[in-house]
Amino acid sequence: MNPGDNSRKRIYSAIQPSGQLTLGNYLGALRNFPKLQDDYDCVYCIANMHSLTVRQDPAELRERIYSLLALYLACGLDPDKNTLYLQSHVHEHAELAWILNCYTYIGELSRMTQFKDKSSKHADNINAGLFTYPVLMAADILLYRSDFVPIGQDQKQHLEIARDIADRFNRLYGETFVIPNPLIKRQGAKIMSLQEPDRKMSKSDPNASNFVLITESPDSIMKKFKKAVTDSEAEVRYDEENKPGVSNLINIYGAVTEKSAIEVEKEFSGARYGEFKTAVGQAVVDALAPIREKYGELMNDRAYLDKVMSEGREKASAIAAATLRDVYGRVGFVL
Ligand code: ATP
Ligand code: LTN
Repeated sequence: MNPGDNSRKRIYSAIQPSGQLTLGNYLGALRNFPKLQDDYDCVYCIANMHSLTVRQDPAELRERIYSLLALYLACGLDPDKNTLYLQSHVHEHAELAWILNCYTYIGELSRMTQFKDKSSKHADNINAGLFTYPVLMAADILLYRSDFVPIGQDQKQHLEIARDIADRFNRLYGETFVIPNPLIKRQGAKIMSLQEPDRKMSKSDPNASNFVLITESPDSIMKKFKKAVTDSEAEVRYDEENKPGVSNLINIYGAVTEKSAIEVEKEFSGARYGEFKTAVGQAVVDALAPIREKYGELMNDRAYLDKVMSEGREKASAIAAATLRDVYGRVGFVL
């Protein structure tokens, strides 16, 4: 079956090239993408326009765009089966975002927790883009008439607003958009920081001990897990509230080895924390090693990455142009 075959349901997701990808991005999002490629029509975007809501160095941003594309491929996404493209290559995103802005209320945008978090983190740069971020994200999803959106837990609220905007538009103008559903895995959907396990692991965290990168060296990954924060008990037991550090490690080990928390507890019953942390580190190293190797090869082949990006642009543009035209017609623009 070809991508674009409309007998299959469509999957859509995006990741921002706002830093190097972490284990959180991998377990919460990326790892789930290749599993879908044989059964769905999948579209994956590099959300570079979203990343501009926080200041980016131009040379670094350009490099990270290639890096994210290489990671998509290194994780097993086949460019012949999926559409992999750069958001700014498809101008319809910005155009639909403008239209949807006119159907989104300031009140609902003010309730977004990501906006509140990022405003406090970047108090010197609370720009309008940061506020309307969810509208651009709604435009991304709705342009492709997406059925399912695989994301981590932190993006659930953004998906809900996308659904509300789509529904509001459909009621006014007739069935235009598909109402998207989130795909959130139970395990791995919220990986926490290794040193501050009450905060999510984030690629833009200034403290590198808090995260593990997908492309980090095995040595450095092991070091970070060995010094991960635990607690004063000596029991590998899942209890998010009282044992956030250990619970996070159980979550990570469970997600990587596809075991439930109960199975992990059993496996390490009676084990010391040191032993447990080494096992978690090793499991992560083993899972990431093949990706790191493939990634290195791909980053040395820019011509190939450019080719994949340009094919993605064509495929994505064809879908997006048709939706935008439909929307323009419905709101009363002369076509
Ligand atoms: P930033 O720190 O720049 O805000 P981020 O690390 O939160 O970035 P995004 O680009 O916003 O990453 O997210 C990409 C995908 O990874 C999303 O689906 C998001 O839900 C998921 N994700 C991000 N952080 C985590 C995490 N700690 N645990 C699980 N999933 C995550
Ligand atoms: N906001 C998302 C990235 C993103 C996205 C999307 C995710 C931009 N557009 C469309 C899913 C669907 C994030 O992960 N921070």
